Parts: sequence; C-alpha cells; structure tokens
Amino acid sequence: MSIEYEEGTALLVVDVQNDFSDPKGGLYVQGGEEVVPVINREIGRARASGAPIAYTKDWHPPETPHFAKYGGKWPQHCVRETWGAELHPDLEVAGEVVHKATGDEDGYSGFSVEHLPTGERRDTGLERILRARGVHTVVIAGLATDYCVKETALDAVDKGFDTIVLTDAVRAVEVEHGDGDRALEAIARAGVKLV
Ligand code: VGL
Ligand code: ZN
Repeated sequence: MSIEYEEGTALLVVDVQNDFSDPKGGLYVQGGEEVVPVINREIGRARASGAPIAYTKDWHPPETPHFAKYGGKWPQHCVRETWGAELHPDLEVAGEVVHKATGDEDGYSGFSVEHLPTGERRDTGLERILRARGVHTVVIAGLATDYCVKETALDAVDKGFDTIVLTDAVRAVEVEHGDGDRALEAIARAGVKLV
C-alpha cells in the first residue's frame, strides 16, 4: 500500500545522517543505507503532490551528557558540523531541516528534547513548521526505529497528528535484539498506523 499525499499530509524524514546510515558512521544502524532509495521514492511522491517535507538532524555538541563519555548512553555521533552529522549524500533534500539536541540535551523526538541540567522540555520548532503548513497527518521514515522514529511518532500522536510510519523506510539500532519490533508494536498500540 502506498500513501496518498492529500492536502494536510507531510513527510517527515528522521535523522538520515552519515553516522547512522554509513557503515563507517559513529552509530551505524544495520541496513541504514538501504532506506535512502526507499525514502527518495517517497520524497518524489510527496513532491509530486505538493506535500511538505521536513527533515530532522541529530545535532550534538562535541561534549554532551547524551554521550557515554559524559554520562550518557551513546558513542559519539552526529556532532554538529562534522561529516557524521551530514545527511546521507544520496538523500534528496527538498524541505526544511530541523536540528535537535543541539545543547546539553537528551531525548529522541524530532519535536522536543529534554535539557538535562534543568529537566526542561525544549521545543525544536518542528510542530510550528507543520502547523504553519496546515498539516494534520505525518508520514514518518528514517532512523532509528527504536529511538528517534519511535519517539517522534509517539510525540506526533500526542500532539494530535494522524501518524503513519513506513515500515520499509526505517531501520533499528537494536541495542537489544528485538528492540525494533518492540518499538513498532509500542507505536502501533499508541495509535500509529504502520504501512
Ligand atoms: C538516535 C540514538 C542516539 C536516533 C539519536 O536518531 O534514533 N539514536 N541519538
Ligand atoms: Zn543522538
């Protein structure tokens, strides 16, 4: 089944950056490069319908409590203005790019992140961009299924968007085997449509 990009439907491309999608990346997601042609086809379909497309980029400072070295969970990845933080070179870019986790922040949603020192929830600006375009339905693709795709989808439902995840256009980190499938089950239970 493929998506009809009717009025009010947007495509959201989550974190298709070198560190996640290139086997040489700092936090390579198995099969991450395989989503690029799938997403490009979807971008083509969205563009043909005049649908808005938005991209997120994980955009960390070199030192952040998100990284294991500074108390967090992850190896270094997506440090702002480095090769690893660039979008995959084959990905077609045809819309606004939203940067997230740009400071001392943790969290995975494209809509908001948590500023660790204060516990404050910080908005990335993505919702405003979508609302300004009259968006009520978001179609989500990208990396990684069990982190940023999952949290972005849950946040989108929370904010009242009809939310669809394209299961052949996502891949999982799988810190634990099965995390990808569990993430898809969790978002389906929350009301996200899997296509
Ligand atoms: C992500 C782990 C750490 C993601 C970001 O984009 O899914 N995962 N930072
Ligand atoms: Zn990150």
